[in-house]
Amino acid sequence: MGPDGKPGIMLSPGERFHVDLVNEAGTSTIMHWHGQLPPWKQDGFPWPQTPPIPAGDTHSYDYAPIAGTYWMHSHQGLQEQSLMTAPLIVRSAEDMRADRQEVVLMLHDFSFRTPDELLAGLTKPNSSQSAMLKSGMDNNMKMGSGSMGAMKSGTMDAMNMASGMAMDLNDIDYDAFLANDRNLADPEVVRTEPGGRVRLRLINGASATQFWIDLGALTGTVVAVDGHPVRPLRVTRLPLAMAQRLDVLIDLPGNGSYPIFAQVEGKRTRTGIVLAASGAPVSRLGAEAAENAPPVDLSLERRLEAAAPLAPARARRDAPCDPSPAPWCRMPGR
Ligand SMILES: [Cu+2]
Repeated sequence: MGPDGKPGIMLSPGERFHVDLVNEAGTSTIMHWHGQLPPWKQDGFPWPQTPPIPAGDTHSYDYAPIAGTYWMHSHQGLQEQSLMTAPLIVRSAEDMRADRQEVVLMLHDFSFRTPDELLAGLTKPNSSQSAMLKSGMDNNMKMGSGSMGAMKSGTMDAMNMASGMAMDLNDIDYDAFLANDRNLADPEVVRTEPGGRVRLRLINGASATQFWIDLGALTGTVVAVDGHPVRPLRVTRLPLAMAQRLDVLIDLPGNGSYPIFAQVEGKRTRTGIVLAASGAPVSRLGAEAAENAPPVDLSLERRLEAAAPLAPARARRDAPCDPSPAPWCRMPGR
């Protein structure tokens, strides 16, 4: 929890990531600063790169962070599915000058079953899938198809027909989808400042769910993706893949209340928060959209352009570094 009572870490422009992590989880953990580039011993990638932090121990970090919308999550076992995640926001000097109200929206998928049960459900073939697989194979036999490729596609067709779905989305049947740890039965209502100028920092912290962000009556401008500035794009609906972050500038058009929905791909289920001018009444929001959301696609990615040119991959590959944690780079002189 930060000093404002909100989860996560918020750093000021130029501030170092100088953190003592006290492991009070009661079990060992590893924390990863997703998207940041600290010295590799502080990166929180699992053993053998970095050993886990035993219960009760403190681990210290000190590095110069990259400005933008980032997040932290456990990289130990299945702790991430147990919501061991939080926002990591590094403000830039430009953020301060822009003087926009910052609203962080972190998404999660939640189950009352343990992460181990969820994993077991994914790794054991269930009876209906086995039956479909069998009927697909039988069809291929009858058609006399000898090639493995044809058999595979026949099997897929049979599975798709049997399930009535064109695609395989959402392998886990979650009990709830959370926006800042709440669902639409009792969503977070963010009261906006006069003028309603918001920087919405979207973070998909879900373990196995992709969302469509629906700004409803609002139009936003995407200005950063995964922490890095992009050429501004006007949007009303945005795909948000797992672990992805999007920064969206929104100017509220009036003094009303405006829901920001996150709808699960392939489903009607949604979660969200509400941006509301002070005093504006907030009506109850349905937890289901009128129609299933399409699969998350590359419609946004295709339009993205970095605000500053990216360093060529080759220059990065040739940069001297320690190849033990980063096999893509070269030792000097080699
Ligand atoms: Cu990560």
